[in-house]
Amino acid sequence: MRIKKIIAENLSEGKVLIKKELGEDAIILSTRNIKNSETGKDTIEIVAAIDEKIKNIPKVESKSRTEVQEIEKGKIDSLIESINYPLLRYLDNNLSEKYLYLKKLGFDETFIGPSLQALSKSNNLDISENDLLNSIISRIKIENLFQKRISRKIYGFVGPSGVGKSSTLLKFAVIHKIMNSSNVLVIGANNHNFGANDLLAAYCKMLDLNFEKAGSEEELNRLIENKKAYDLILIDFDSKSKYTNTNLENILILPVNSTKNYLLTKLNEYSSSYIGLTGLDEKFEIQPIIELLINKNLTFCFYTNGSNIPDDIELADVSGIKKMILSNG
Ligand SMILES: Nc1nc2c(ncn2[C@@H]2O[C@H](COP(=O)(O)OP(=O)(O)OP(=O)(O)O)[C@@H](O)[C@H]2O)c(=O)[nH]1
Ligand SMILES: [Mg+2]
Repeated sequence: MRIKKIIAENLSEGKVLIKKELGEDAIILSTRNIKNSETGKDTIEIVAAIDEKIKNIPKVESKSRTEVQEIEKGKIDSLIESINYPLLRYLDNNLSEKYLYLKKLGFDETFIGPSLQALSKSNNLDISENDLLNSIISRIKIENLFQKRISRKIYGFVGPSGVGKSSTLLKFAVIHKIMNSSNVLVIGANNHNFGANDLLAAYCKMLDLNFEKAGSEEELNRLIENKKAYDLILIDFDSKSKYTNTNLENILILPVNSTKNYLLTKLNEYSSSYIGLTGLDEKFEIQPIIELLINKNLTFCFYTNGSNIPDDIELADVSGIKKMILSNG
């Protein structure tokens, strides 16, 4: 700290002298009125000080309100961008375009990241957006379960409650009966919901389908064992059923309008060979299930888009899936 004492005619002249000697940041410690011993005039004695450390701190440029607002807006914009497009800053121009395209279509970073990595590794960076989407769809396993099989087939319809298991089973049964002249048996094994088997029996009667009821796992075993004359047996389970049989292949019915977490939980809960989706006549996003079908190597078979039996069921196919993905873009 430097301290300076000066004598001036008045306070304002003294302040000017202090600033000249010590600089703008000087602070006045004391002032005292004294008489000049030679001239007898009234003068003022000022003691001031400056902290050298403060003096050496570089001055901060003051910014106008608009400048500050612009800086803040820039920061917020880049923060929003890094939240919405977290991978963008790590990608070169070519990959950024593809990233933004897949993002626009509704895919998640956890899916886009590895897809772009694979693209980069395969040195296929010139691929068009359309081909990129086709290559993603080609990774989905699709199987046509409407085709007639040579051997007897037994399918169980499993899944959460109220997702459309029974109605999908009925659509599936009628399609096989009409298209393939299959000899179909429907087995009601929903022993959790009161009256569910009776309701299914009534539907089967209306649709001219053969029906049997299995009130227990033993009864179901017996029916599977004995009903060899049927070339297609379809079993309607309840959401709690965990029945297994080596002759049985399960079709897991899931509502398309679901979050990724819900779909993941249900995939872990039910063992199944195939996936069927319901509710495609309502608002939905197909991307979460597409990502899971690919990542979990599941087999997608059909989807339903309404309650009409048997009309509102479609086979899963590449062009249908593409249309669904693009309708979100
Ligand atoms: N809009 C629409 N409704 C559907 C579709 N699939 C099924 N439903 C309706 O969803 C409701 C439930 O269907 P169910 O077949 O009884 O469902 P579930 O899974 O067997 O139900 P629980 O046996 O009670 O577990 C019914 O009213 C069906 O008509 C679909 O694709 N779109
Ligand atoms: Mg049911």
